[in-house]
Amino acid sequence: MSELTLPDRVQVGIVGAGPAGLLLGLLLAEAGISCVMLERQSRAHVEGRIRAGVLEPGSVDLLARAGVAARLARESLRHAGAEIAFGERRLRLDFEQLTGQHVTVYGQTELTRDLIAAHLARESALFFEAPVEALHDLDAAHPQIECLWQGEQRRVVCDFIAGCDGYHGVARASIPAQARREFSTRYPAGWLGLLCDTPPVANELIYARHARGFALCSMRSPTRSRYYIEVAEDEAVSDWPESRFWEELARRLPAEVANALVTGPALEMSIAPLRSVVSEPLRHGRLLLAGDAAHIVPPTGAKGLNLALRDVARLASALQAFLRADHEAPLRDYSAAALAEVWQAVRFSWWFTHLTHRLAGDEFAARLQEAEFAQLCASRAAQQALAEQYVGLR
Ligand code: RFL
Ligand code: PHB
Repeated sequence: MSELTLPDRVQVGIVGAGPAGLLLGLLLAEAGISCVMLERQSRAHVEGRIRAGVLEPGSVDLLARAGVAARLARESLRHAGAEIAFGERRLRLDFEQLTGQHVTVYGQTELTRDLIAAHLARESALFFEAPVEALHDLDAAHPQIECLWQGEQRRVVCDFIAGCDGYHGVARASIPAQARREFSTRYPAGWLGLLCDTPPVANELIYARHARGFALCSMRSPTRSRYYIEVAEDEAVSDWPESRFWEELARRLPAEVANALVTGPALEMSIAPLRSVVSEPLRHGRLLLAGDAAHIVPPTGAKGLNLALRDVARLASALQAFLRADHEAPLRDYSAAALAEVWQAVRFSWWFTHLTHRLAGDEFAARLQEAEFAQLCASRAAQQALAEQYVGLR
């Protein structure tokens, strides 16, 4: 591979090479738009992060259109339904019957690897260990990205900057306080996840509500499982030796499921906080935000990654319309159109979290959960509404 030279001038400078930045770079390159992707972390770090696992049909279609779905087509798992368990009571949601759609289980780690491989194959301007330190002149025709590359302070002049740098990035923080509003809520809980090479306990995902807290049985492949349990906000991974994790998981699952659990050494354990945050608008001058840089949802609805990909599809076509055809309307509408979808997912993730989590342990809330679950069990219309949102239909 030839040594990469950091460009001084591009049409679109992309901050961050998570799924959002990587896919945006690919779609823009495909449209003949010059870009650079600047990522703070190393390639190994980005490829090693264990995060989401469920893709909506629209996300899979988008990845196929971007030419990065060959391995996904071979290795992913097709899930026609999922289960919700309340103690020993179990409800299977048949997505195919309820919506005509299914979801796809394919780890974000694998997707990220595929996206990076596609960039390496086309020798894209993708720079790892190139932290962006500041953004300049966002209101001018040629905003600039200031970054560190091989120990040197560098600047890249752009027509547009895409902030795809996640929740802790610099892009959102570069928008002056008076030019943006942040809407957020916290949930007094976190998700402790454990990845291990044992067969999944069931063929489909099980979202389990229990008086001791939420649990989720998920997977990455027929031989790799991913389990989560709700833990208190202030708990750390070190509070949870593996044996304690397995014991607690088993207690929260229906007995038949718990008895079928195959435990094994953890490949990874981590805690993700639960929160909902939306920063509005998604555009400031020539800076455009996409993905976690602009919004965070709790993982319960499996929406975070799917929303990031949706933003990127919309942003790529808006930038293409402007830069290739001088057509400004899609770019002008980007923020409002993306936010309408974002708020649907924020609402669904918030609702699904409240249906299934213990949170503060409020008894009134627990009774409401029971009532809601009874309604779901009794009403096909209620199941359909849940299924439509889960598979990402609007
Ligand atoms: P990402 O994946 O956070 O990528 C942002 C990238 O920007 C880089 N970066 C910078 N680069 C250069 N200069 C700087 N100054 C930079 N600052 C940051 C970061 O290193 C990173 O590589 O955001 P993106 O691309 O928008 O993708 C969004 C998804 O990753 C995210 O929505 C989901 O993974 C959320 N999420 C989950 N979603 C689910 O649907 N199911 C899950 O189980 C699930 N688990 C998770 C998660 C997110 C987590 N975070 C953010 C810590 C678990 C965790 C722990
Ligand atoms: C996962 O497998 O990591 C996963 C699955 C479903 C969710 C969240 C996370 O809702």
